[in-house]
Amino acid sequence: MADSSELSKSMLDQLPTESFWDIPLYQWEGFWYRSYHLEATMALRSHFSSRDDDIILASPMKTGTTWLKALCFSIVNAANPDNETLAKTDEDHHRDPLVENHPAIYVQTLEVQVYSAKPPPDVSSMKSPRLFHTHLPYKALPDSIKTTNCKLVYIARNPKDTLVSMWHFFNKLRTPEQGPYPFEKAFELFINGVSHFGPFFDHVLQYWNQSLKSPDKVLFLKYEDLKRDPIGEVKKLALFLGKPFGDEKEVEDVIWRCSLERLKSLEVNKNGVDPWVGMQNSTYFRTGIVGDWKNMFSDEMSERLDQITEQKLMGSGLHFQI
Ligand code: PAP
Repeated sequence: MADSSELSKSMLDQLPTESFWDIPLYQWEGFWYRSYHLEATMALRSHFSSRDDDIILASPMKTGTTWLKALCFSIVNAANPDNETLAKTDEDHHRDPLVENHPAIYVQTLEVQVYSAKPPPDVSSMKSPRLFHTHLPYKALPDSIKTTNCKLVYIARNPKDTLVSMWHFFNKLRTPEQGPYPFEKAFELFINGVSHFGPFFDHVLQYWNQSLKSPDKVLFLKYEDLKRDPIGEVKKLALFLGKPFGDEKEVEDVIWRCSLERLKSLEVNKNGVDPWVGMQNSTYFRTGIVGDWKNMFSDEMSERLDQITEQKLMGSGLHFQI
């Protein structure tokens, strides 16, 4: 398909399609998309021009996007001495921008929020460093993201918890009459690679390989590592972004500001809705438990996905804590 900001109906009709949660997904260059995400992807590829000092966050869905957005936004702003809007203590936490808005307002997803606008927005006037996020597979990124010195931070998560998180999220879009989508069906779709921006393993491996090839450009993080060692991982992240922390207290502040417990308890995330599709902010904050999959998977499912994971990641050097 040609790079074009216009995705015509006839172009869409030529793409393979699958039903995911009763939602039509279209396969373009090996990955699955909603039609409007694909349309925005075309606009992004035609119009976005990356700068050397851009920071682009990337993730499949439900692997820690919101956490990474909050962390990077806080790191970049905390390291700016001119910025007085960030809280230093619990008492003045109302001055932290995360209190006012969901992290997705500050770090917008290129093919979901930014380039879904028509006409495409002019982001060239945004102050550096610009922070964006994308769910796109590495292959589908605009060339300028690959060729400039901008930094890419990717977050992955073990496939079992990713699927369970996805299942809870998409069930929120269903009516009480529809009830939850059968988990067995969701499992079959996922292991066959069918999910928004999937196949999951291809997505993860493209960025993993890129991070091995260009470690100064692509930082590969894992949700489980961030949970296990937040101080070590957040310090590593800040260093990669060129914003190392001054002292231990600063790291702890950022970790606290971005913690699930705190974000979940903020008024804006309890009762706010996103301005794009009207989704409740609360749907982005659930349990964040590593191993929550055990509540949904049968032994047989678990074994099947273990085998697939082993096969897909074989020889890559990538492992997930499950
Ligand atoms: P997205 O890709 O659609 O933006 P994303 O933020 O990756 O979604 O996924 C939400 C998951 O991250 C939820 O996981 P769970 O369903 O297993 O609970 C959510 O709880 C978790 N999450 C959101 N914010 C945080 C955070 N600050 N710290 C840890 N986990 C978080």
